[in-house]
Amino acid sequence: MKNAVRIVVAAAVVVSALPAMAQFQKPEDAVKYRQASFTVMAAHFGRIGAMVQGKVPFDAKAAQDNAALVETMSKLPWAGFGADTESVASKAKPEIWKEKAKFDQSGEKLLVAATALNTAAKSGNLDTIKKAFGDTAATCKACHDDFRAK
Ligand code: ASC
Repeated sequence: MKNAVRIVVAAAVVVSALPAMAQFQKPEDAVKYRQASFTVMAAHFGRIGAMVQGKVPFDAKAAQDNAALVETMSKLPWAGFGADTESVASKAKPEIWKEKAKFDQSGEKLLVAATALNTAAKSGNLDTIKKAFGDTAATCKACHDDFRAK
């Protein structure tokens, strides 16, 4: 049963990664896609946060599962920031498209941090996870400060 669940999850991850490589039907779909990606990423990041902050007991397996998902999700939103989405109403600031190289770098920093968080989670050490969680949260915040309207 456990293996069956793993196969279904693995298949879901593969399938969910595909739209990132495809064109979107319309700009609004791309905006929904990137917002949904951030929402799912934040949910799994938040579950690690709750452990790091001592709000729920530390569960090494849960930390690993959530960190793996954060790493996967961190790769997805960027495909939804095409030039044709700039005029769609959202919290995305015009600077995203005016300073595209800087924005891309911010996304890359998240990817690096999320990968390190996933590695840290595999250590099973809460202090190691805490540090990597803090580094990841800092990349979220820096990008929000520069590129997301309040
Ligand atoms: C989270 C979350 C974010 C970041 C950010 C870090 O848990 O949902 O957007 O951390 O608040 O400053």
